[in-house]
Amino acid sequence: MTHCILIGAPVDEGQRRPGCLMGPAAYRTAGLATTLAALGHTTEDRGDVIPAPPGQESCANAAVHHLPETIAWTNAIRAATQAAMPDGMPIIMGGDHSLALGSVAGIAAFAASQGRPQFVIWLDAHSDFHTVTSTTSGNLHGTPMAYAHGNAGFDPFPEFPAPIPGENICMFGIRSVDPAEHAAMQLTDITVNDMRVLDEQGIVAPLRDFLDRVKAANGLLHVSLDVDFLDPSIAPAVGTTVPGGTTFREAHLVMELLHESGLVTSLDLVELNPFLDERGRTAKLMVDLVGSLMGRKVFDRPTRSYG
Ligand code: EXY
Ligand code: MN
Ligand code: MN
Ligand code: MN
Repeated sequence: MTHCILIGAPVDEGQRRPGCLMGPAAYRTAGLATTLAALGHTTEDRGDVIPAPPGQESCANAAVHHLPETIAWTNAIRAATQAAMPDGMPIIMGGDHSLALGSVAGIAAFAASQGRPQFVIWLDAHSDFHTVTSTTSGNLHGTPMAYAHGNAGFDPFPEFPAPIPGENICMFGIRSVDPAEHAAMQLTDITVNDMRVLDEQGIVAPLRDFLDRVKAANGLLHVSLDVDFLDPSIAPAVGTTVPGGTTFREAHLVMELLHESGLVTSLDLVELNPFLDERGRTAKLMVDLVGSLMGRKVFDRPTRSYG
């Protein structure tokens, strides 16, 4: 049983498609808390930690031009996430992926306070490895992994606490990387399981290899799940769809294996744009995937020990 702490982060600033600010409400409407309770977990909804942006105008301009608000919200999300870690498992309901500028900073600060290494699995079509200076779109949702890795080029954001080394970062589902991101990632030890790797090796081997490393290091594991990790045919409600994403079963298998590892300590649900959804279909799929992450299974099976 896990005490799940739901935190709303209606961040719309990191991209330009109005709608992500409705994400937390969509997860609540899709029954995230009920799904968790049905699996025997306790839930605590701490509300939305930041004010919803002032409406559509907030997305009209690139986020880089709204840094004062964005930094204030990043700090609020970081504080809320860090404060939740000793109490249970924070589940940050976004909001676009720029919320991870705060959530990953919060968990990294907590891990450092515990003297334990922080690991991250980034489930995304995108590497999100731009910096404030390298981004060409100006959309900060394309930057959180570079910030978490401790890259320079994020002034005037606060220094990232305890940068996460590349060997502690594993990306899954990658299929859209800009040249500047590619060049920067070549200099790191990040494990990038792009879709070609998943095509050739499947999900299990690459994922178990990473989970073995997390276990061996006695690490904390953060899962950052971007809606566009999934194929657009099953998850249309995201502003940055990329064809060739994971199938329904591939996504559930990732969640089931993560559950069986017993290593997951925090979760981001990002980029859901209910304005682009079809009768809540994508929101319900994301909640369904959280159910698999939190232990729903058809048959009990002996779980594999890790590390
Ligand atoms: N790499 C492109 C950019 O930086 O604008 C697209 C980023 C999309 C990021 C989404 C959250 O994953
Ligand atoms: Mn704005
Ligand atoms: Mn992303
Ligand atoms: Mn993405």
